[in-house]
Amino acid sequence: MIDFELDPQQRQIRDVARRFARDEVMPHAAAWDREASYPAGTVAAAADLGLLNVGVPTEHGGLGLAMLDEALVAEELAYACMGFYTILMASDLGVTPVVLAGTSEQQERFLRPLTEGPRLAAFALSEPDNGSDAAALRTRARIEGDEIVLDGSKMWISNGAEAEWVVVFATADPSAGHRGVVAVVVERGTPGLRAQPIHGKLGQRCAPTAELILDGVRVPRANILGEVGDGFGLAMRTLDRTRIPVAAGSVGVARRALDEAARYAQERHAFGAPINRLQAIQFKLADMAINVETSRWATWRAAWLVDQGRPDAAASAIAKCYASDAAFAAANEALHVHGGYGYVDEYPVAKLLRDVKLNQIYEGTNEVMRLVIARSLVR
Ligand code: COS
Repeated sequence: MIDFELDPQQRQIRDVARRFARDEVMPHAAAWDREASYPAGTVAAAADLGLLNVGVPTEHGGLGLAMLDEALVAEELAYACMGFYTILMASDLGVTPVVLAGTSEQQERFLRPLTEGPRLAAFALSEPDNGSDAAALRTRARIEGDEIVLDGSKMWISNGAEAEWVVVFATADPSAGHRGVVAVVVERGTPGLRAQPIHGKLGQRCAPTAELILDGVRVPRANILGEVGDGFGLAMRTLDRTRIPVAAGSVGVARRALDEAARYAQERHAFGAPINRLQAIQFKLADMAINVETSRWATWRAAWLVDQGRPDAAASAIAKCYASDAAFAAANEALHVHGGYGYVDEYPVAKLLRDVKLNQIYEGTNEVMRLVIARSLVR
């Protein structure tokens, strides 16, 4: 049976997120963007409401939200500010490999503290010279007795400086390609770990991003997730899930773009009537509505597959690629509907465009998404 209705619990989750987004995020988003300031107080308020680290299982103190629930939260928060939602989303990106591959002792040790305050996790796969070809990472991992020693650097790490701990992917054997990769949890304050904040981002400016430098970082072997050699597959399985919140966030941005364009097209007059009387404008609104609707269904289907225990790399990639391209197009059209006013920060549409550009890039570029989809077709 196919059901297109949300159940009462899902509606409640969506409504909580919607209210929080409207009251606590939307009024401040423009200032956070202008000042590139990290909204610590609002992250704490989100944590109080249970909107942070939503993927932590109930047995370790979290809400253990289903992926569809997470998608509902994502759409609402991103409607208000994609950058703010990225802070929360990137923490769940760090949480996911621990949920997928951590022992129950590791889960209790790393996940429980995240539920006891406004604490963030992070995920470190990309490197300064290596992004899409994730198996070619260069950060080295050497096993020495009961410890693992890490050397290298990681790039574009969301929450990198703020996170309590970060899942670092490194190679124990570069000649083994993806079979040499290991995933290790590195806690903040570990000697040799340094975070270098990255400034000057085009959009999502309230979401902190850092380069992580690992210089002889020693962590116990007990911090390895799974076995040495499991890391690459774990990264892929993680991203198969976490690309869905990126897709859902994109739906939120597209919906906001449509609402802003529709509002302005009603207010603005030309040729003796509101511009929404012009077919040229109406067709733009119609295209945005198509984008919102189709992206949401692709996203919810990918989420539903995860919740059925059947995560599907191609379905997630279709959702992430399609929704982020559609949201970029919607934001672009919304800006155009605003004419010159769209090009300045008096209206929120320029920020939508700047913010959502990143959705086409992070958690795998949309070119990598097309690669993943194509491979599922020609396997
Ligand atoms: N789930 C589980 N395992 C997977 C997998 C998936 N979705 N995708 C690949 N694997 C496994 C394969 O089965 C293979 O294992 P075996 O050799 O044991 O069979 C191994 O991983 C290597 O797979 P493949 O040969 O397809 O890997 P490639 O090096 O060709 O890379 C891409 C595949 C390009 C898809 C991968 O590198 C990728 O996703 N890159 C983008 C990384 C990214 O998203 N970065 C953003 C960082 S987070 S902001």
